[in-house]
Amino acid sequence: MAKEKPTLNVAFVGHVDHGKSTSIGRLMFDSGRLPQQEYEKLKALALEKGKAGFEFAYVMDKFKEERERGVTIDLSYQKLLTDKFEVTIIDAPGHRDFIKNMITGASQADAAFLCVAAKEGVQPQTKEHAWLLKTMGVGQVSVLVNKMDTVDFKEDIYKKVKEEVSVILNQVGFKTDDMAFIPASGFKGDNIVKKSEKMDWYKGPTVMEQLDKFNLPGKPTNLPMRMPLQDVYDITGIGTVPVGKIETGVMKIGQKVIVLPGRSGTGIKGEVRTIEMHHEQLKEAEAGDNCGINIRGVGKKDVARGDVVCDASKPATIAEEFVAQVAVISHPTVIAKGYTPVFHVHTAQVPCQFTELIEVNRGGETIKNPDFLKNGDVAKVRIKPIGNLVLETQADNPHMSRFAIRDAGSTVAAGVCIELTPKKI
Ligand SMILES: Nc1nc2c(ncn2[C@@H]2O[C@H](COP(=O)(O)OP(=O)(O)OP(=O)(O)O)[C@@H](O)[C@H]2O)c(=O)[nH]1
Ligand SMILES: [Mg+2]
Repeated sequence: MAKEKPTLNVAFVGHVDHGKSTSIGRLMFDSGRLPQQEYEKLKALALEKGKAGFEFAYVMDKFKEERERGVTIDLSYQKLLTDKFEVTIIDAPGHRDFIKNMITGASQADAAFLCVAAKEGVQPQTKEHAWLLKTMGVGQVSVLVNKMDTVDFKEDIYKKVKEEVSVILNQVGFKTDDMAFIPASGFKGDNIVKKSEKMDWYKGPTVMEQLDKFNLPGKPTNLPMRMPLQDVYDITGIGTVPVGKIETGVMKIGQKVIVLPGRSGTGIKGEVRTIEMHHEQLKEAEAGDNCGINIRGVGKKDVARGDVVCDASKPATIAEEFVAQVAVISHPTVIAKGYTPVFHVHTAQVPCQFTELIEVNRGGETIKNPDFLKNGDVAKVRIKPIGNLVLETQADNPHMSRFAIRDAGSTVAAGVCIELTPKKI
């Protein structure tokens, strides 16, 4: 049996109508995943619904409302085999009313294509989605300069759009020097799977080729060891066994650790005595491993779910306060200063207060010190934990910087810590 290829999750994001679904439909068709007969059926259906030209988008947009309105509402997925990967393509909606679905899509992605129509260039959701990709930790991005047929495949227009999008991506924190900007026409099929004959000035990869240029997300073993605890057991013959998934770094027997914040709030020091995974004793375990451990010096009453086992020589921080980028997904009204919902960070749940609304990006415009935040806003805010919260900045350790904000049983917002004032312990 052929060896299975590793899975890579790739999202298509960008402003409404810029051609995400169409480009994916074309990708499926030109790579042979969508049979001619199916395509003919979709074309007839699109015509019948008065939506001629949406036949490729219909590959992804399957709901009645999506097909009648010609917009993507919910996420949809397609599998595609490339030379290196089994790719799961995630089609995200561009319309701002469905931003919640886009955020979910981004949270599942290892890489993304930011789709920008050549004629329109950067639009509000181009900016917002760039922010969200960064916030949700999607490290690898490529830009699809789509609808090149509407600008006669002109290189100068491509260059202008490339420049414009680069500015946005740089602002958000992406490096664009080595980024692929692919001039394409999803509708006509240029540079999706087949190299375009109308843009011989372009020497870079097609969308299909770019898929194989993305990297599988590596295990973050080079970062300091962090193991957020899911639970703590008392096992006869062994003693206290905290369990959890190692998020970053490598844990070794004999390693000096500190469990933060611990019930004392100031950390409990110890030394790793045993590491067990799938009933097997190990000498070391690394990022991605789920294990149970025993720590000399740490008893059942000392630690609990939400605490983090850290390398004692490079401990994490407990936040006195922090600045975060948050995307407001779904709040019944608006968020104002003083709002104190529960933050879910790794395995911890800690109430935190919004103490300052620093700025908001609304419809592509930046507003300083807004009075409130509403759904669809991407904002920079200052937060004060009510209690001890182990948190790190995105720059120090992205895996320990992300959080979801929940209130009354639903996810209100998602975000990432970008600056932090540590608590003195
Ligand atoms: N001329 C031309 N039209 C295109 C191209 N790509 C998409 N379109 C058209 O643009 C319209 C919107 O395409 P979609 O694929 O639905 O756009 P989308 O980005 O998925 O839109 P949402 O999911 O609603 O955000 C349709 O009429 C497509 O036929 C292209 O490369 N050239
Ligand atoms: Mg779509």
